[in-house]
Amino acid sequence: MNIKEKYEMSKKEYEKWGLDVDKILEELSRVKISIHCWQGDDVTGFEKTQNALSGGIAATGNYPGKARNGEELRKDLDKALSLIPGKHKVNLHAIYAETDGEVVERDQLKPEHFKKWVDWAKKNGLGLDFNPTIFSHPKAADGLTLSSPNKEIRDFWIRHCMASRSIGEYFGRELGQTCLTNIWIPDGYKDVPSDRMGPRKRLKESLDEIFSQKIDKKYNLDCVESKVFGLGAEAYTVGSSEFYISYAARNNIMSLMDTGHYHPTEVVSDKLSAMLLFNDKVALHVSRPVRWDSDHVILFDDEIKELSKEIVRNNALGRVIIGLDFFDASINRIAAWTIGSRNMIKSLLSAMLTPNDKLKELQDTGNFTERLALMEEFKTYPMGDIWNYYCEKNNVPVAEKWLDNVKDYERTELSKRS
Ligand code: RNT
Ligand code: ZN
Repeated sequence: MNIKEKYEMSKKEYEKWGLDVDKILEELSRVKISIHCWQGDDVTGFEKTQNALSGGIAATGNYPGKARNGEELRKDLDKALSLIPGKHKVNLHAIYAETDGEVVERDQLKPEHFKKWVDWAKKNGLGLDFNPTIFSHPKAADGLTLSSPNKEIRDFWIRHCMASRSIGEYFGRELGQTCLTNIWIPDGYKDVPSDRMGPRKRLKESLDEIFSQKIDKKYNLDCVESKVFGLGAEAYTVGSSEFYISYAARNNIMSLMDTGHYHPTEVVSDKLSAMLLFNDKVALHVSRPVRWDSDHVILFDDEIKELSKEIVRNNALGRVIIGLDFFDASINRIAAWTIGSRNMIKSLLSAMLTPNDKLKELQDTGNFTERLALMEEFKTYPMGDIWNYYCEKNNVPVAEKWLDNVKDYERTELSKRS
């Protein structure tokens, strides 16, 4: 049997449950994932001063062949995108500006420094998202940025965030797809603070100033990303969950939840429904924490499946903005992008191939036996045949065949980089 025949056979299993599989694949192909550029170079960026990665995050490993400039990074992204079904967005950080060898301070960045990215995105029909880079910089060296007691430091980062929002607006206008600009800061303390309110108050004031700059929401939407702790900020994080959820709600901007930014037994899949009841839109960084916010490549594991179920069964594909955030420097970086992105899409498909209405009804009628029984049986339904057909239909390699492309690329391109 070929892929199509297997699809036709397996789709009947789902149709028995009233699921229209052809329609589901159409719907899936409209979902855009925001694929983070920083997996391609371990969050290094192109700044001439080459500041080491800081902010309590870390990319470990030294797999050869990482991208060293815009041309290489875009080439690598082209390769990865050719292995991921669907049309997506690419998520940039300010450190990926291209300044023609000139040193441009982050508070002086302009849309023109991202022209090459925009031209590339246009050519490939991609959207772009953006992030100010508020780490890996001398002005973030003491671990405090927008909440710093030093006004000069705060002002520098405020200007950087404003510049970033203008760049986001430029992306949105040029590409006809709204850009999401996400603010994440590393601010916190290694040890027990003697003042928790002060830094949070300063962060609030800095954000107020940043968002006083009016930007057209048609082109750029803003979000703020919370965190529980980072390396070197173990005792206290200024931008905590409560802080940002409250700030975002009050100021009509979006909250971003990173799946690695909570205590180990907390899961974002359980948070989403609550957020969706009170917010028009919610943003995600899908990542995989292993013992800490380690940003491992995401797997097709239980939590990602649960997360996708919560998006799909609440009809929230249009309201949850899905971004990826992992960076593993110990494996081939194109493979890392491909595995993680395919898993994200695969988990959405798995959620769509679930009789969610039936399962809800079983819960409401107190039939927990049948709810459990069906949820377990569905785990071994023939989703692989549907997924393979989806890949074939979208002109990307089926099953593990993408690995050959990555190996070829490693031979012809990555191995030539010193
Ligand atoms: C850090 C945050 C943040 C970064 C990226 C590079 O813990 O998750 O989103 O990973 O901006
Ligand atoms: Zn994140």
